Formats: sequence, C-alpha cells, structure tokens
Amino acid sequence: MNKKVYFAGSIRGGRSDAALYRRMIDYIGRTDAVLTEHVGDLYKSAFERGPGHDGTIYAADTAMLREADLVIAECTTPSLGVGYELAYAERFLKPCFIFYDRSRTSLSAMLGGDPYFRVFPYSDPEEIFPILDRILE
Ligand code: 6IA
Repeated sequence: MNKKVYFAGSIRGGRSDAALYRRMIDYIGRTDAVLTEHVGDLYKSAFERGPGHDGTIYAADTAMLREADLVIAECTTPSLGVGYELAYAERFLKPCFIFYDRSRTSLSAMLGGDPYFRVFPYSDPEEIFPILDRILE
C-alpha cells in the first residue's frame, strides 16, 4: 500500500501499447503512487524536443528511479529507454517486474536472461491485473 512505483513503457520505441500502459498506470494508481504518469499519456508527442530537453528528461527520470520503491515495465514494444531504465534500477537494487505479451514479442535475452528480473509473459492482457495485485500487496 502506498508504494512509489516507476512505470516504464516505450515512448520513442513506439506507442502501439500506450493504451495498455494507461490502463496499468490507472490500475496501480488506485492503491499506490505512480511516479511516471506521462508514460501513459495518449496525446503528448513522444518526439517533443527543446533546448536541453532530453537532458532534462534523463535527469528527472533517473532521479525518480532512485526514489522509487519498485519498477514495473511493460516490454512488449521494445524500447532502448526501458532497457536502460531496468539496468539502472538493478544497479540501485530496486525490485523490477517485467510484463510482455508472449504472442507478440520475444523478450530480449538481456532481460529474460538476467535472474535479477521477475518476468511475467502473458497471453491476454487481463492476466496482468491479478499479478499487479500480488506485486503491490
Ligand atoms: O527509448 P524510449 O523513448 O522508448 O524510452 C521510454 C522510457 O524512457 C520510458 O519508460 C520513460 O520513463 C523514459 N522517457 C522517454 N521519453 C520520455 C519523455 N519524453 N518524458 C519522460 N520520460 C521519458 C517526453 C514526451 C512524453 C510526455 C510523451
């Protein structure tokens, strides 16, 4: 109850699963605090840029990762940023939980092969929510 959750999902890697990220963020947000609401933003452009913009994003996201109690990542759409965030979280010993749709993707061996990560392949997105209950209880 009331954990700080860093939710990670693809942004520049592709937004095909953004609606699923939104659902997961809303579900987690009913009981706990999601630090990264923007990952489920269905309207903002993932390619917004400005002077120093990427540097600002990097500094803010790494600070939130250090502050988080745990990381939940949806990895069906491959994302360099999400892979980086998971390695960063491991370095700070944050518990990391990875979900992916087994019929749509083959998870990178660098995630699936790292015994530090707890990996949950699913066939139907509805399977995600009872697992989230167990993670957050
Ligand atoms: O390589 P990617 O862009 O797919 O990396 C996605 C991951 O990096 C997400 O889990 C985010 O935590 C982080 N990230 C990437 N871009 C942004 C961003 N852009 N803002 C915050 N975190 C980001 C601004 C646009 C956004 C409001 C849609």
